[in-house]
Amino acid sequence: MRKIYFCGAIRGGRQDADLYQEIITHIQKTDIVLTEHIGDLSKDPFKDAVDRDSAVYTQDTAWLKESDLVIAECTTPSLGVGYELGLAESLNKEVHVFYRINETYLSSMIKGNPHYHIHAYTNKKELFDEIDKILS
Ligand code: 6K6
Repeated sequence: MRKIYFCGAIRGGRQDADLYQEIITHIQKTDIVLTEHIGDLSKDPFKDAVDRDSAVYTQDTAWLKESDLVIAECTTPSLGVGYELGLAESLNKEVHVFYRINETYLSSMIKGNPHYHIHAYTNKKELFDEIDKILS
């Protein structure tokens, strides 16, 4: 089974957390999602625990290194996701970036980077059909 690193905003904003959970559950039908906590609304991401930040960074960068594929939902802008995308490029990982074209202007540093596969979508059917194509 492939190991998928899914990225979505945490401190950047949790308005799409339910959608992240749906994406994770969908991917888990066929593949392993290393970052299955991204859709977990029960955790408080704003706790100011330095130890926890350090553990998150160490774990997530290790998972990113061992992943086979990166999928990011970027409608909600996030510094952490931007960092992960840059790191994924430097590790030469295949990266797929999704965003809702009617709701955000994706950063030029992501949209303009030929390393990334950019997928604009307007509804969930388009989103999940495209994810299925990537995973098929
Ligand atoms: C988990 C769920 C809610 O809060 C947590 C604890 N915090 C984090 N746990 C795991 N990964 C994290 C956490 N905070 C940031 N990340 C990583 O950075 C994830 O892989 C996300 O893709 C990305 C989000 O960055 P911010 O800047 O929006 O927080």
